[in-house]
Amino acid sequence: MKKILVINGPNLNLLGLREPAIYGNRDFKALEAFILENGLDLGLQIELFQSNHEGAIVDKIQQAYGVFDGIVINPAAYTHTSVAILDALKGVAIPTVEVHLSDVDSREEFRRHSFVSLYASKVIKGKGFDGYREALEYFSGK
Ligand code: CA2
Repeated sequence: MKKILVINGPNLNLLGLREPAIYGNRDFKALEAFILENGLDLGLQIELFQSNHEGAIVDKIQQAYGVFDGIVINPAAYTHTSVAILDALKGVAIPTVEVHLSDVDSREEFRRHSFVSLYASKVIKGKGFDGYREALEYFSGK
């Protein structure tokens, strides 16, 4: 069974509290339940990790080396700023899919650039929770 690490970055734990027009009205607990349900359905073993701290995300990616077959990451605001997360992903060389709930290309200009996209095998934007399902399907081959 493939082991997939799903990483959610800063402020995604606030999901459902504000900005429903952009991120929907379901909360972070519902997102985590959605990911686990879909992982089970696709025959994947899932570990969830959320952090508001760049270094903690870097540490988690480093610890994934030799343990996980794939990473699904929504780096949130670090998408647009973090060379450290990009370097960690390159360092461990684990196949990675980048997910964004919103369509980052149709928002502010600064959201159009992603450091993580320079490494990710696939980038999914603007599909809400379903984007995480699509990312998991990439690893399940379904
Ligand atoms: O669309 C996405 O998934 C993002 O990665 C979400 C990030 C944003 O910085 C990226 O540009 C795009 C923000 C996540 C914070 O979400 C909140 C939700 C409700 C209330 C406050 C923050």
